[in-house]
Amino acid sequence: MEPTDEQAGAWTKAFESGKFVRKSSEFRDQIAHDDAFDVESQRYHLYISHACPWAHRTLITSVLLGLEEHMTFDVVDWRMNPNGSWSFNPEEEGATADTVNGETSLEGIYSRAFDGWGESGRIGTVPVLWDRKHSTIVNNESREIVRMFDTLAQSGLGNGRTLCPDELKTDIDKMIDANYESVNNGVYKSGFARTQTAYDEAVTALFNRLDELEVHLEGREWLVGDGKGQLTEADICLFPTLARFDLVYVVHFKCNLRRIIDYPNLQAFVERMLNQPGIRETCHWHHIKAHYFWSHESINPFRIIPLGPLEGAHTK
Ligand SMILES: N[C@@H](CCC(=O)N[C@@H](CS)C(=O)NCC(=O)O)C(=O)O
Repeated sequence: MEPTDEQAGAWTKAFESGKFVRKSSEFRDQIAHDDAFDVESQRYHLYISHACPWAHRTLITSVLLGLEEHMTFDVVDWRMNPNGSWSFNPEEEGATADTVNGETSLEGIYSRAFDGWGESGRIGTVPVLWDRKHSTIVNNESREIVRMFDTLAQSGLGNGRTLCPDELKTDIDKMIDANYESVNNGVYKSGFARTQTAYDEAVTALFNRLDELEVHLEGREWLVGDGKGQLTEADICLFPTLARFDLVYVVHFKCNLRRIIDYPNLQAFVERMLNQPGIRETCHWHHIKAHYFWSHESINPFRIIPLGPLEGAHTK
């Protein structure tokens, strides 16, 4: 039976010929000097989910750039509501209350920033970058938040490190683009496909790209740069998807041609990322595993969370 739009959380997802189509993000402002959103310590707040790969990018970036002491963070519950919305549940280990606005759901945050949000039929996504001064959302697109954090780290707020050096910017953007539809979004396109053709196409494109990345990483440590390369935004954007792959996507989204552990270079890449100071602490494996299997009733109606795998997936 075709899942109803409600079961599929279709307020933020659209389907065309059985293909999952991700809607674009609504808030696209930037933090910048001399702008509505000036560079200021303790002004900005990040709402994230530890389950969400897009939000994970922003948390990793803030850690690597030393922005944690200049910003605050709240974490939603790993349980997604049936309509795809998120709640705060401070009772849950690793989750928090909404410490800035006192809301019980992320919808409350979006409603504060957008008149008529509730009537718009949309559901708010994580990550959300919130401005305490103007009580509004600055941006809710992970890739832009990651880039914006780099600018902040150059503006005296962070540790001065860059994850997007000027000379590598074009290559970084190319790499992020090349991985987005096939890999980052590709796992969702596989998992939420509503026709065999849509599924076949998504899985084929996903594994073609993983095969390419495996070859690309031969003799390299990082995706972009000369020699062994250097850690950049391109690595940060790929890692959250690979880190969830063997634990969740292989089974839940039927991405099972191969596992990451079957790709020596991709597996080594995941381990290299996990060994960067501060990164392992950003990986909340229980939130990740429980969220997917419990939340997507349309593809796992009894919410059974698999016991395995015994090997391969990173859970420590
Ligand atoms: N383009 C967004 C996508 C964010 C996104 O889809 N987040 C998911 C969690 S993994 C979400 O909040 N989904 C809510 C829903 O689909 O109902 C970004 O990269 O920031």
